Amino acid sequence: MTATITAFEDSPDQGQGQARDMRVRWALEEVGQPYDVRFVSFGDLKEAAHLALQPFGQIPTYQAGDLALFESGAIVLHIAERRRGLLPDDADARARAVMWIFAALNTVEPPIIELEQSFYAEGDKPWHRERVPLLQDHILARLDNLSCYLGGADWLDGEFSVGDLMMVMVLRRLHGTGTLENYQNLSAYVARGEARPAYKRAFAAQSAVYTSKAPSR
Ligand code: GTB
Repeated sequence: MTATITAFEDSPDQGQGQARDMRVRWALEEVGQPYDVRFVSFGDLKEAAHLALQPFGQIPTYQAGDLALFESGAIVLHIAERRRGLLPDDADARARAVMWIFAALNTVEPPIIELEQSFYAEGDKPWHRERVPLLQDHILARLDNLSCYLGGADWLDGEFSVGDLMMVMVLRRLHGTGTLENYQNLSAYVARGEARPAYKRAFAAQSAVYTSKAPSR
């Protein structure tokens, strides 16, 4: 059966790959799983029908048959487990791929989100300007470590995996901040992810919503 995911009907970035349905779309494209998209407004997110699917009133969600999931990490992992293409066969390598999903979501993404949100939540506070460099340092500390670990490798653990998919998506959040440009290997790593045919199909589908206002598939 065809899976249905949710996405913003009007994303703030107008389909430039920042909303988290992009992670799910990319995973689905990597494994060749067809999907439909149900578009929701910000109002819809807080309605009882959506809260029953996603208790925090957010996108993305994933529904296939009787299964309903939320949290982009859980959805992407589920997709990777069901079809070949995103997880290695070797059990230890699979465990490491899953570890990199958690590293992306639990270790690298939080300081990036904290800085982003500080502008909305605290931007008018007199102390915000002093706090920004501190928050930027937290991001740089993570990127320094990640850059050292990646070194000259193409991917984090041999072949491209779901761990790379999630890490690339998290690092993409830094586009436009000038931060990633300080790390030649991380910039190249993100570009390598974005060059994958499955990424390009997912990105085109997300941005097509805004260029043609047509359903994504
Ligand atoms: N932990 C959850 C997951 O990974 O699934 C977080 C989901 C989440 O943050 N969803 C956001 C949402 O629904 C959309 S992706 N927010 C509405 C709300 O909380 O009320 C975050 C996002 C959206 C758009 C941009 N952009 O346009 O630049 C960037 C990030």
